[in-house]
Amino acid sequence: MYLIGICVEQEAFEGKIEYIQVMDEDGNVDESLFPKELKDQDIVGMFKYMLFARANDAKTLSLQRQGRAVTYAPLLGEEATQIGSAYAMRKQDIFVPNFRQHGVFLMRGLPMEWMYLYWRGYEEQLPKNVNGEAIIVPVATQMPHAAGMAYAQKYMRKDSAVIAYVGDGGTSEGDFYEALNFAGVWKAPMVAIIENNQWAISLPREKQSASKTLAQKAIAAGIDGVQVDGNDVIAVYKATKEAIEKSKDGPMLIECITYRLGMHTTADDPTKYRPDEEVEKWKKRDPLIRVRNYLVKKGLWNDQIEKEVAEQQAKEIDAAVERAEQFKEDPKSMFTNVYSFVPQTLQEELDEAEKNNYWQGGGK
Ligand SMILES: Cc1ncc(C[n+]2csc(CCOP(=O)(O)OP(=O)(O)O)c2C)c(N)n1
Ligand SMILES: [Mg+2]
Repeated sequence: MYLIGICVEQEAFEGKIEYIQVMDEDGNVDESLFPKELKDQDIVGMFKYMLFARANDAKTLSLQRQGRAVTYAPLLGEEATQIGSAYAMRKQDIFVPNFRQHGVFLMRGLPMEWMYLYWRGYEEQLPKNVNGEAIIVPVATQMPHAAGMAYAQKYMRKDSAVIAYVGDGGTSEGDFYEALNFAGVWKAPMVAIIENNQWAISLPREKQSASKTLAQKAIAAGIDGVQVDGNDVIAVYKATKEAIEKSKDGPMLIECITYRLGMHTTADDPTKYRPDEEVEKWKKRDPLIRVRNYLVKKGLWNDQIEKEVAEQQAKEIDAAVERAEQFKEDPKSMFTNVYSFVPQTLQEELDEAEKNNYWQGGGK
């Protein structure tokens, strides 16, 4: 008897990742890609939020340098990724940040003093209307939570998506893969946004992963992935809006290519590991420049408007800082706000603290 081996060459899989840019570095737009629903006032509105996010960032950095805020992770350079994606969210969508999405918080209407309180060490749950999670520092741990929350939306038949942010560094964590895998299998309405700012503290993107794009990590999880110019607020808006619309049929991964123009956090000095030429190159791609160019060309913006907007925003920021600095925190909230009810073990600790007057420096 003879066995004849037949070897047939077949392609088991082929994948492709698209790249979207709508507005180039000079502010010219590709009309065929421009979202029809966006009116002039939308672009002006987004630009104002980008300016607001930048002004707020500069203020918090300055407060930290004066000893009036704790360690802070600036967003400088990443405004388009944050404002574009937040502008696309609907009220009922839930957002899950890491530790750098201050622009998203602003756009979601978080009272500004809340942010300054956080940077003074007062960690509270967010007001319900913001519809999001508070800042999450352990890298990528927010992703499985987001996938679970997305599944819960589907289970409860709610028309809401969960938009979760993660850094380029975060995409190397097991949590990231597990979340995509779970969301893919259960077709959970999750939109995962990679804010790829090219650095994870001192580790550059090319050492982070041998993967040509981070968006293609979606393919292994059986979900769609797309790469977007993350310094193009219109492209980010468009990709996020489409992903949210499609999320009722399953998750999506969006990689936003942006750049961290500042330091990782106020505890970091990037000049120790990053060439100045690289930063200079990205400064020319500043996400604010191209929107301003676009609006100026359309006669919708000028220096006078910008001056008035900056003055108004500075006033709002200063007032919020003042409210935060005068806020009298209730130390009991560290017990009462951890769970939806106070469990017995925490209640015992709270009773002990009250009995011994720990708030006033009492106790042993
Ligand atoms: C699980 C875990 N490991 C390490 C750290 C320390 N850490 C904080 S931010 C960071 C880098 C994150 O880089 P990336 O995901 O690209 O986000 P980016 O800071 O660039 O926004 C690291 C390693 C942490 N917070 N959590
Ligand atoms: Mg990064």
